[in-house]
Amino acid sequence: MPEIETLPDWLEKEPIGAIEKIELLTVRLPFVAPFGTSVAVWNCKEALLVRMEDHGLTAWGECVADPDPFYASETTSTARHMLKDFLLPELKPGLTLAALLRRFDRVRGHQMAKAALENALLDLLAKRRGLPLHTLLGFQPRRVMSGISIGIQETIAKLLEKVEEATASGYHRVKMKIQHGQDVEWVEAVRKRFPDLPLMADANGDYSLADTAHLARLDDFALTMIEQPLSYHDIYQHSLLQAQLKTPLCLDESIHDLGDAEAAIALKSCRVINIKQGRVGGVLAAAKMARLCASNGIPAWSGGMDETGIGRALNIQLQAAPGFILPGDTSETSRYFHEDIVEPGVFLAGDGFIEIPPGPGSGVEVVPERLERYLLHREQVG
Ligand code: OSB
Ligand code: MG
Repeated sequence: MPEIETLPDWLEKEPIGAIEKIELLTVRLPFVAPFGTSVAVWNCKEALLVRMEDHGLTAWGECVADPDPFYASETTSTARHMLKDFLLPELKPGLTLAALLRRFDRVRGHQMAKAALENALLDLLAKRRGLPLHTLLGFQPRRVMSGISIGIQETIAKLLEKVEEATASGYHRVKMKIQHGQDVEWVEAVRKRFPDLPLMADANGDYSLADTAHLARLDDFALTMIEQPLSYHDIYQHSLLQAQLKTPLCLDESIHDLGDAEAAIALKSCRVINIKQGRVGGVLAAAKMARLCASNGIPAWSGGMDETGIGRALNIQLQAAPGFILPGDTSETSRYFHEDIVEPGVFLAGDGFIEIPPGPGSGVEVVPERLERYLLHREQVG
């Protein structure tokens, strides 16, 4: 495997230092519309947040886990447990961020909990220097290409309406969720109406190898990729399926770390990888994975977990890293929430790009009265 370029050296040199106060908060924000997938329908985003206060600065991290284990095994409760009992106790002022993350390796799995703490620390370190996070990490600023993920709809007509709205807003590609019984005909209908649209389908693991012939029918519709058709923990069977399909496969749920990405690339299980920083243990791991993908000719993109503005801002900063070549699942705030807890929100320019916010850290600020409105729980943990 080619060598992966290293991240900035301050990671190995500068101690994190003392942090005056650390809190865990839970918020619940209603969605503008239910988000349906083959594994669950979500009506709101419930998220665990990490808040740090230090010398007048406030930094935030968001855990991408849901309250339920339907997308991934981690939940907001397991993440709270891991943070309180195993991860936060490792945070010592003398440690560098790189050393802290190595200590996290002793805790098996729980990538989403690890990422939430790393996110908050990166936001704090960047704010201490007054730099946007992408600058702190040495990524060149750029405008981020946006895509949209459309949940399972009740009817094909409703789906076509949603796709129409997305193309009118300027999204660079449309992802539609599919599941048994709502797949080939639904994709066909969208493709007929939008012959040139960059279109992909995400199954969230709804199929098995017994469905190979059925999935091969999707080859007729020039999809840019099919995301996670098989089980959430499979890499091998995807290699067998990919060998039978013309359409590139993309892995999401199955990829938790660099080793998984290496295995998927070596086995030819996919030709594209969806990198969610929360799922792979944080922004630094995600940036490394994007480089690994680039050096193997695998286009990568940044996925989303319907995050609040805190997590979405992180995903935007991340997409300045080399290797994020395809449009991600980062959509406008108004697609998810009537009101988000941060400012500025995410907007598409007319040409479907998102500007990286210029402020320090993640580039967004939490609005206190909005936080109060959606707050379920708050506790000090450090
Ligand atoms: O599979 O990519 C997925 C949202 C929640 C859980 C899983 C997925 C998604 C999305 C939406 O597709 C991505 C987004 O708009 O943030
Ligand atoms: Mg997915």
